[in-house]
Amino acid sequence: RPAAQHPARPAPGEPELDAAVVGAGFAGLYQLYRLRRLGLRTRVFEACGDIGGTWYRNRYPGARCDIESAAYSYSFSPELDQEWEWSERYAAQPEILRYLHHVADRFDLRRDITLGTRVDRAVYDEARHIWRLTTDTGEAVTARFVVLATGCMSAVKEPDVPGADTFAGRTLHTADWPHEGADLAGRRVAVIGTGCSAVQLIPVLAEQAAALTVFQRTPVYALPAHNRPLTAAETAELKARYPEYRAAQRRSRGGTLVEPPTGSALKADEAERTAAYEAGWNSGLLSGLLRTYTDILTDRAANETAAEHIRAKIRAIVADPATAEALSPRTYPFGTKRPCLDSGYYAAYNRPHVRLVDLARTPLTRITPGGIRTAEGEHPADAIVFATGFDALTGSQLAVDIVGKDGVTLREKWAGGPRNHLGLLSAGFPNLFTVLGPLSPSVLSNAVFSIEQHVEWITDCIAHLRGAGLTEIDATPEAEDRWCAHVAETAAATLYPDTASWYTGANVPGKPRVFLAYAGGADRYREACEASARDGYRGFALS
Ligand code: N01
Repeated sequence: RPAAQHPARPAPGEPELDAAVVGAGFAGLYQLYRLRRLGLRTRVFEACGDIGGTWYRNRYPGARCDIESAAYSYSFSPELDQEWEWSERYAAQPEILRYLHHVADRFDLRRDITLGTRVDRAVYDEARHIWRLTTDTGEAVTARFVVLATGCMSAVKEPDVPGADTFAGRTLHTADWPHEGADLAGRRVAVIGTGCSAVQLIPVLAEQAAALTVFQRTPVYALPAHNRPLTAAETAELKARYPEYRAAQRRSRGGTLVEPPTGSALKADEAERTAAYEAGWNSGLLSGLLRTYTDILTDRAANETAAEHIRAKIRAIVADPATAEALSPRTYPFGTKRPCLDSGYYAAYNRPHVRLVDLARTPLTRITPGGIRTAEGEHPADAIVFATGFDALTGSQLAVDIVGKDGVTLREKWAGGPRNHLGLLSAGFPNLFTVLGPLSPSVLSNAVFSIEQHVEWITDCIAHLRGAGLTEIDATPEAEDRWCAHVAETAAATLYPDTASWYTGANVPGKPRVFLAYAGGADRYREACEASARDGYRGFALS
């Protein structure tokens, strides 16, 4: 069906836009598509020079998705499913970006997207039920509804390392990689950080650099990706069963088709457990090993059995026993920091020019003009790559100066951690929806899957308000309190909250320690959202 044409001009007394969407990644593009089909005057503002969000910015060598391509794609259009072909089990960044360009063109989205324009302030007009937005290009615009599609991994964490600005060589951040690429061939390269970005980058850099030194503060648990090209037969088979695949995905716990865990790791005998972990390890799936037994994420002793299985694998891959031990996580349970998928990460340490510096043993003291100094001495470098991550989940929203009812800012309200109802609206900030934000399944689910669920709920909600002649929706403080308590209780039943990670805000100095995602499953979460809507948007005040 062609997109509904929205009226070019607002009626007298109406805001200029029915809806403003902030961000043109997976979330913003789909939100535009849906709101336009409602006939809403909608504009998307995107800070970057082009669409793509995460996949526009994270273009470091080796960047690829670690959720299977078919799962990590839009499900809303059967035609799109049929016409697009993924080349690999795990698509690389350029292919995902091409997909998003295809989507933008196919659905004629670009005409309502303003690029290179960052929304830097949003102020709510309580009398008129509208938001007044201003941008870094000096534009001012009014909108009834605002959707923050700003991504949960888009506010780059500045490297909090003394002397970073004194380095005489080249500095790079994985999330801000130059479009023309960085020629690191023949250079002495230092990488700071060993999260998922570094795990993908390091094997590729090891091919190019003359010397590669990796500075690790905390080791990760990385599982083999077993990435490979998809065959024509696999693609044909997938296309033939897409309708059933999408239906199964919709019923799933997190948007990927993984068998649910069964039984306790502690009750299984060793042979059975080893076989289960071996199958998980060999599956190539991020959650393959995590979802073997029901107690891996709830019981420390159960978790330890899986953790030790992975450590044994590391010892088998990495030739030098001291390096293997330094790469083996021992200070936190498996899965409580996000695991990574490995395409040659551990094996890279077997190359003679790749070296691991264990900062837990020899802390980093400062960056100097010539390299990196640790307690054991100076490590010269021509280039430093910061793979130091993000101010996750709340950073991109708090980067906008948002002023709600009674002049309260979102920064003030969230000083002790994010608060909202169902991860969708924060009380006192009406008509301001969040996609994939804090206190929703977000980073514990397949992002594209959760984006679609949020966008569809938000669109239905706006349609409901307009149909009923209403102009405002706000979360009630009581519902918000209940939801925040439920999210915290759900997390407390797991091993997640005790680990210092970006899930808990611990990676950003001064950030409140709160578990930032809903750990109860995307299926339960969807049901809670749908139940609220069925019940006349229970937990929200409509006027
Ligand atoms: O960032 P991270 P990332 N001195 O925060 C270290 C998604 N993603 O960009 O653990 C020394 O995970 C820090 O050490 P520590 C995915 O959800 C997905 O890698 O805080 N080290 C850590 O090792 C992922 O989880 C894909 O002790 C410092 C690293 O830097 C999320 O994005 C690919 C330091 C940061 O790791 C973030 O991943 C890539 C310092 N001062 C990313 N500061 C997919 O495949 C930080 N570190 C889909």
